[in-house]
Parts: sequence; C-alpha cells; structure tokens
Amino acid sequence: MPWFAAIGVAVTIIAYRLGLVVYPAGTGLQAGVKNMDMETITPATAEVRLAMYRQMLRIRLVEEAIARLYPEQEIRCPTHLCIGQEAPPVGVSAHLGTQDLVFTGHRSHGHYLAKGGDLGAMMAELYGRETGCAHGKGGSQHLIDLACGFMGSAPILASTISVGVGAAWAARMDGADRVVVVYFGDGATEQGVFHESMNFAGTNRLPVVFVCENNLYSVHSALDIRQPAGREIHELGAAHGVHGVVGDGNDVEIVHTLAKEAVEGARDGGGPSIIELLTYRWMEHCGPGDDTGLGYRDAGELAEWRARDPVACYRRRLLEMQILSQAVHDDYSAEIDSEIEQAVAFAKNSPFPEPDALDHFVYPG
Ligand SMILES: Cc1ncc(C[n+]2csc(CCOP(=O)(O)OP(=O)(O)O)c2C)c(N)n1
Ligand SMILES: [Mg+2]
Repeated sequence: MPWFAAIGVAVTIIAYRLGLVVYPAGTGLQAGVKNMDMETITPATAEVRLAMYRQMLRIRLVEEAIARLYPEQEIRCPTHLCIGQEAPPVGVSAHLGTQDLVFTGHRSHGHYLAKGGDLGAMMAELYGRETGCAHGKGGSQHLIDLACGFMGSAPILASTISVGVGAAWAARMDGADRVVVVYFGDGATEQGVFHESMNFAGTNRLPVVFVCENNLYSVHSALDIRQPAGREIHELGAAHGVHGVVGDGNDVEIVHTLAKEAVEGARDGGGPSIIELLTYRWMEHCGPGDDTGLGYRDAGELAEWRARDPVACYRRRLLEMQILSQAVHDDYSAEIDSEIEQAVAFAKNSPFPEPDALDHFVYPG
C-alpha cells in the first residue's frame, strides 16, 4: 500500500474510533454496529457454531482459490466472488433442510456451497466442463443442484425473486413442508419485480424468506446515490405485508438468529419476511482484482470492513469461548485445502461438452 493510502486508512480508522465519522443514515457500517449487541443473539450449540465456522472458512478458501486460479485464463466465465460476505449463506442455511429451496443471483458460490452443492461440480462448471453442475454451459452465474434444493442462480438481476415466490406458492398448493429462501443484493431491490413478488408473497402469506445482502453497492454505484436517504430496505416489506428485520451481515450468529425466526415463522404458517443483512464485498464487482483505484470507493472504507472480517472475527470469538482450538482450525484448513485441490483437478481433467450437446436442455424456439 502506498504511504499516502496508509495514512488515509489510519486517519479514517482513528476518526471512526473517535466518533468523528458520521455515516449517512441507511448505509451499512453504522447500522451494522448497532446490531452487534450479543444479548440479542440466540445461542447456537457448540456443534452448530463449529459447523458454521467451518463452512464460512470453506467458502473463503474456495473463493480465494478461484481468485488465484482466475488469471490462468482457464476459467472463462464472468465470476463474482463473495469474499467478505460468507456469513449470510451460512447463518441462513443452518436452518434449511434438503427439502427447502434456495434461489439466488450472480454472486452465488457461497449460497450454493452452504446449501450443500457439490464443490467438484461447481469447479467443473466454472471451467466449462461437461461434469459441471450445469453441464458446463452456464458458468459461475448459472449454478444449480436440484439434489440439495439449490434451484439455481441467474444473473438477470432480481429474476429469481419471482421464481422463488412461485416455488413457495407451489409448496403451499402441494401442502409441502418447505420453505423457500431467495437471496439478492441491494441493487436488485430497485427492480419492479422485487415489489411485485413481495406483494404476492405478503398477500398470500407464502412460506418464503427474502434475504437481501446489502453490500452498499450495485456494481460501482453506492446505495446513497441510488435510493432516498433514510429509507431502509427491510422497511420496504411493510408496504407489502412482509415482516422486515435488519442485522449485521458480517456476524454469522446474528444472521443465524434472524434467520431462525424467519424460517421457523414461514414453516409454521407465519408468512413471509425480509431480512436485510449489512455486509461488504472485498473484491472488485466481477473478477478477482482490487478496484479501489477506480474511485467509487476508497481503500479506507475497504480497510474498515476488512477489520470486521466475518471469518477471522468469528474464529477469534470461538477461540476465546474455547469452542474452537487452533489445532481444530488447522485441521479444518488442511481438509478444505485438500477438498479444493481435488475439485480443481476433477474440473481440469474433465472433458468439455461435445459440440452436438449445444442444443441439449434448450427449449425449441
Ligand atoms: C436486469 C439487469 N440489469 C442490469 C444488470 C447488470 N448488473 C449485474 S450485477 C448488477 C448490480 C447488482 O447489485 P446488487 O444486487 O447489489 O448485487 P451485488 O453485485 O452487490 O452482490 C447489475 C446492475 C443485470 N445483470 N440484469
Ligand atoms: Mg450490492
């Protein structure tokens, strides 16, 4: 980091600590800190806490491996990494069974893995291979694994919100014990279909949980310049009969607590809810690089959020609570590294789809 950037980061951090920095209402850092109160957390068992830690670490190490491999140019699809945003999928999925369904958008690796998606099939999909979870035709933005209830990701912004609500409507019609979770970003809430879907879900009291990962940006546009000051995303639910809550999306235990209420409520006939989780993307919007030089966000802001690393903070907390030991952490890391190595080898050694498979799984025009 150049000396002037280092001074900028230090000044920002000191100013923040001294309370000299006032963040605009509705943006993440301030609201997230407000929700750090540990007394509001419903304690999970030690077993669940360890499982959540391991899964967050796994998502982080997978994403870091993809970032390292991407420059080899063998992964040719646009790839949106979720480093920094590991807590939402893990805290939410802790309450989901195989029968429950997940829908999501372009930044979906964490959602797929936390729901039980196969890592080898995901890596093969990124490498465009026949053994990929979408037979190598979709790439990173079109993951799907029906066997574990991961119904799919699609990059058309907000498009899976209405499909997820349709699946919740089907669950109601079938009398199935099934909850649907739809993940999307703050940018997707600016699409009309977000409101239409919430209205339908709220009117019909459908078993769906809307999870908004508010990372403060839509590509390079900050939330503050896109939406009116003071309007909170979770409050948009109220207009549609959808219960709304907000919490620190970098704290997996807060996510776990909020998701428990929402998923159990939906399962017990309590209707839909929207959970807004305040979090932050570390890498560039699409790809493995650092984009703080582009001017739409600065290195100081990123440094503040990196100091609130969801994986490292949780590791420290579990070590302090003596739920996790350094030896167990090291075992987790080694196991995950070897799983990743095998998944990448599987992907690289798999064949590409045959040319005559081009029109398979495509509806005739
Ligand atoms: C209908 C549509 N419009 C525009 C885009 C281009 N686009 C891709 S990602 C994105 C921003 C998404 O922001 P957000 O929903 O906050 O998700 P994040 O990338 O921050 O995770 C946009 C505008 C798109 N994919 N689909
Ligand atoms: Mg966003």
